[in-house]
Amino acid sequence: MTEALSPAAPAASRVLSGVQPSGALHLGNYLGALVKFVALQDRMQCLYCVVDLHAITAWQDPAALAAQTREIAAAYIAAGVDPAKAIIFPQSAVREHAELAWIFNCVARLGWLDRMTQFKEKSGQHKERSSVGLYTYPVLQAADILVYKATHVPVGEDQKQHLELTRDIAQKFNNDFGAPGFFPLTEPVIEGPGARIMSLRDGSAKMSKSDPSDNSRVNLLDSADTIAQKIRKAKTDPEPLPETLDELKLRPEADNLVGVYAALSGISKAQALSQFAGQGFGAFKPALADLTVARVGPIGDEMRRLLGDPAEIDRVLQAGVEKARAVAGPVVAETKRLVGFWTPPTR
Ligand code: AQP
Repeated sequence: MTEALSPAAPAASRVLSGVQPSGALHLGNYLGALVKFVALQDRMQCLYCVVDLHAITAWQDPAALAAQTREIAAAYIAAGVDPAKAIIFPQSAVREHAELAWIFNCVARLGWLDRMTQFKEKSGQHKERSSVGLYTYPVLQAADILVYKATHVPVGEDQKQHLELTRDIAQKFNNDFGAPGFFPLTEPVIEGPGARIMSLRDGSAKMSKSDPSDNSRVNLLDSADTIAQKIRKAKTDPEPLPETLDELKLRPEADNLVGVYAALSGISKAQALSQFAGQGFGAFKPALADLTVARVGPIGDEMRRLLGDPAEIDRVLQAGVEKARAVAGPVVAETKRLVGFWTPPTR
């Protein structure tokens, strides 16, 4: 329960994660992140932020950003995150994230950031025109996590390298400032067939908000008809589904669709294959479309209902800000003391 959440609470059980308000949420975000958010909220203290500071590393329309932030919060709740159990808040409203990120900018090494593959992918051919924020994004992510001394971070596989960097920063800070164990070495929670959902148009590209083709992804706000149509049109090959995972691995689009089926059903890919081996996509795709509509459709409906009452979403976010700051404030104060910053005399 959130009432038990305090800086003194056992760090062995704290979860932090977030999603950027940078576009429409899709099935990859749902299976890679949101499903795990819901599963963890009954077992651990959970903080789920809408990472708007990360979103502005690429241009966001100021007139749309606050609405997009509410939309992500609505997606969390519609997917099953319970604001009475987990803390939901916008990242920029808890200024301790940015404050700790600056200190971590001075701990992280340039060589570490130079190795980050996501920056290379997102900056593409135009590195010199990317924002500095996009480059230091993983340092802010480390601050998001460690400002709560979070020990577990549910994310998709694309975030694995950033979480390794978070551990490196925690370890270097603890060593540099003679504070063993001050920041925990956070564990990623990545496992499962939903950890890397690929584009419906290209089995070698990640399903992504920024893909220019809307047919590459199922959006949580898509209608049932649109979802079914996108699954029907998904790129496949002419062969029936194979018997073994080794054969499936050689067929990226088929592998991806079986992975989606498995993740939505809560079974392994091997179990999904045992249901469909030998059958063609003419049989498999309708089953996948029905399942996707059954799981995603109600989330979209609930999001639309929640977005009809923005004041209620704002109440959830405001309550979340207060609870999150109550944890982050003392952690940043102690961090500043360890660094040697001047602090006001206590009376
Ligand atoms: N395709 C995916 N499969 C599984 N998990 C995914 N995630 C994203 N794409 C997939 C996970 O969703 C969470 C939130 O992601 P994000 O919005 O913060 O950033 P992102 O990873 O950059 O997401 P997108 O959709 O791919 O956005 P763009 O197009 O802007 O890059 C994270 O846990 C992420 O792992």
